[in-house]
Amino acid sequence: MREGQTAVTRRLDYAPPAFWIDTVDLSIDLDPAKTRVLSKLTVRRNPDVPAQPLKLDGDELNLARVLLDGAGCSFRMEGEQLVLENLPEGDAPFALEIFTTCSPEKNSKLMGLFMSGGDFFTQCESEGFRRITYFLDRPDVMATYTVTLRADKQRWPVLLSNGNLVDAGELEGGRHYATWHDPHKKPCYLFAVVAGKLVAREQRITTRSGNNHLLQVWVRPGDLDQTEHAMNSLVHAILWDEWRFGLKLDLERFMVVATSDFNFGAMENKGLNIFNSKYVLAKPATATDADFEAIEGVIGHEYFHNWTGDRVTCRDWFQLSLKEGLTVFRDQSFSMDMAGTASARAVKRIGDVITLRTVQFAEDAGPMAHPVRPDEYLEITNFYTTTIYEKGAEVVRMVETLLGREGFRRGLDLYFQRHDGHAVTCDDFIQTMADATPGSALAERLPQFKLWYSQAGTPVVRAQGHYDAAAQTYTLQLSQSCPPTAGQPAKQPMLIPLRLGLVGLDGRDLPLTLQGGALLHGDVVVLHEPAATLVFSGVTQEPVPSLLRGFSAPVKLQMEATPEQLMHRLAHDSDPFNRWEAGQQLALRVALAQLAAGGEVAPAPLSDAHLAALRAVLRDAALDAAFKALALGLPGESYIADQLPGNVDPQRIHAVREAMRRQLAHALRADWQWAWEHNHDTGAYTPDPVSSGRRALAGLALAMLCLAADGDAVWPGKAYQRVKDAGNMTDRENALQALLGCGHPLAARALEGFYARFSHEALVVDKWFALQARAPDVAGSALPAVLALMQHPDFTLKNPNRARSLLFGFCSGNPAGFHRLDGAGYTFWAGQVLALDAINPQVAARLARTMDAWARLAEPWRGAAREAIARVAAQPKLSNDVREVVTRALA
Ligand code: 0A1
Ligand code: ZN
Repeated sequence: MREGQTAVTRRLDYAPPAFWIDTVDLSIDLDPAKTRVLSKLTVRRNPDVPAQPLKLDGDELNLARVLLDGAGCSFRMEGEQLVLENLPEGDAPFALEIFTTCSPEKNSKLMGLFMSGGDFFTQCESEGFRRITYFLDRPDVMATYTVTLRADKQRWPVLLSNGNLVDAGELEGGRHYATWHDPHKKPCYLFAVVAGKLVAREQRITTRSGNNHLLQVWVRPGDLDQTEHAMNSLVHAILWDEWRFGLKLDLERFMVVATSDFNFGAMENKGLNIFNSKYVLAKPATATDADFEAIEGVIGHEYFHNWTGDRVTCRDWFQLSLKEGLTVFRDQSFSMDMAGTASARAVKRIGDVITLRTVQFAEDAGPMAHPVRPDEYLEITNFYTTTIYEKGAEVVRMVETLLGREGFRRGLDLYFQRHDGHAVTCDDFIQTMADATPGSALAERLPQFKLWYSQAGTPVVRAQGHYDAAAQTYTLQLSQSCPPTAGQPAKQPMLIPLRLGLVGLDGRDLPLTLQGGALLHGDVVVLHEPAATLVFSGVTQEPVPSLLRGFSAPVKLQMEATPEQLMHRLAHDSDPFNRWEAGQQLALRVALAQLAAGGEVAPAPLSDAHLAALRAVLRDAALDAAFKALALGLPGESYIADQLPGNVDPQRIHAVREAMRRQLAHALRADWQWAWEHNHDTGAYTPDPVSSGRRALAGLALAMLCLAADGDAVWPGKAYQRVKDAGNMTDRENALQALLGCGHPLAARALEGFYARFSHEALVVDKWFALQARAPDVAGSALPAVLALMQHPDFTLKNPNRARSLLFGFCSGNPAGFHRLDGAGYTFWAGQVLALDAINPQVAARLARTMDAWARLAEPWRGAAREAIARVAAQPKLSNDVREVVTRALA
């Protein structure tokens, strides 16, 4: 057991391994209660490191035997490590045979070898391989693997591992075997095994370079009809990576497998990607547009890891963003290219930025703030964060902005030339990008750019503009700062690419002429000083500045703007991202003013001009429905809370936002009706951006019309009918949400019917739990409803998707229900964190993080939250995962 160990791992303590392992030959006899693993290793000393004992990592293993070059040998245990001292001297390789057993059916942590629905799966990233056999479980030890699997043939007819199938056959006693060989050297975290009653959708493809590959998507027999979209996404990803980056599939066979028990989204094991079924299975009747989109993104993400992660991997886990930031950047670029039109691309970008700003910015301002390349951890799985992933992707995007598309491609080409087959660092990556582009804005200021990897916290850029009509100049004063974070009290100025434009009276961009300097790519200013003054000349009229277009850097922009200027940009900004952002700023200002005002919450805080501006967007024939749905959406409650200096009153924020929502529903009732009429029928379902955008807008319109019903049964009745007869899950779920959102009595019946229809579809039952977890807290009803749902026969803490749908749905998706005045929401949270910790510490630690922002709450919430966190922290038998989160929270 690793519980109770509290050793911090530090980046600067990295030392190369004392031994290399060149080949791994595994024989695995699969059995739920007792799986036997024989591991034959070829090991040699690392000549660059002084001689020392071989210390192999293990976790919850039973050790039976160790042989050195075929003979018994002495060994000892140091905690969970197997230590061998009397090893041959010199550099010559020696053979180790280690025989262990483990118990997959008892493995509720879902790390190492575990069972799901009676089938076997593995999860080895980051440190799961040590739960299968003793090993140097670190990513810089790369070996060639041969794996023989043995199992009962009837129960587990399909036996899969990485690479190529080289042998298979029958064994005595109804068992069978399969031997796989992976020709590519890999770290053990990319090892995988799957054994089960599975079937595959198969497709052969010939790529543009003429290579032929077999693609397989493996699922349970009844799920084959839900694999078409995943397969199409995989084909698109393969073709795209070759087209965009010249990166080819290097395997004859590429497999994707779905499991319904999985801690994360999916895993990029070499040639054998294992997925949470949520990111594979989709058919129109059960999956929403968001699900289809997420599947394309995650299939792409795991596939792209084949180069950025598997071929070039991380030297140590502090370098995690090397593979994750780059791969998220690649999957985001892929999804944008697949979306097609400029408007659909912008919609994708807006969605990504919403995630970044609501989740990552909050992380960067909270107790778990860490740099993109962290300096220390207690439990590495706590660092699979939005900072590593999404902020890491923004850092790569800034590199692309600085280098341009061609320069970026040149950089990546050199990266693979230099580092293919190696385990490297974030420094190696960024150095290569600079080396490939001498004279570029990155190469010129590389040390400063690297601060993005080492400094935590979200930089703030302040901007002030001044128009001089006589001189026809527009002066922009920029300054930057970055708030202190734990262990980093003072920050240095960063290199910030700011894409910008000046919007003229007629809504068109004015020409940009920067005095005494040039703009990168015509519209990017590279801010590197603490403060800078830019003067644009030849400006013939007072412009409305549009800064940080496309969200060109992960910063908070603070700039004074009048409502009229924001409305002008909402109506005209040529940059769709900033057009949307202008609307968000308008709404945010109203919310913040209401929060600052105190007293009763105003029932109608939006001005007529504001409403008219939103109406104009909604009615604009030139805009796509998807964009309209985003532009008419209000900023979320937690995002509003993040804008406050502290003393956050979650109930008041909810009340203010609700008032805005209700006003928007009533004031635009006729417009919502018009939007509904023009968008609610999208015909035969396809998940393309145009029809999914229309469904999103129709869904918003329906929710608004239900909200504005005021006792009239027409719209709730329509929503109820739609829950019953919608042709696809997106429309059905939106209708159910509309009914729940307006608190209509028909919602209960609709929920019942929904469950009766889909009770056999696990992923839909997850939605059913999540929808209820997020339902409005009418008179304190949310928590009792969640407690009742926990008694439902379909609820279990053991399945991560199910636990997430109800517990995360409530603790982070239902602020008004969760932040109760009596603190009962927090007591519930503490109980569930502890209950989950005994089953699955990774999922428990994620739930623990839903209280990250507790210190910014006002009383009485703050005190109650602290007490609940302290109660968790006081438990003696906590996992490292949860311990790290709660101790940081209380620090
Ligand atoms: N590398 C995977 C994420 C992942 C990480 C840890 C896991 O188990 C603890 C599973 C998956 C990815 O980025 O997709
Ligand atoms: Zn990844």
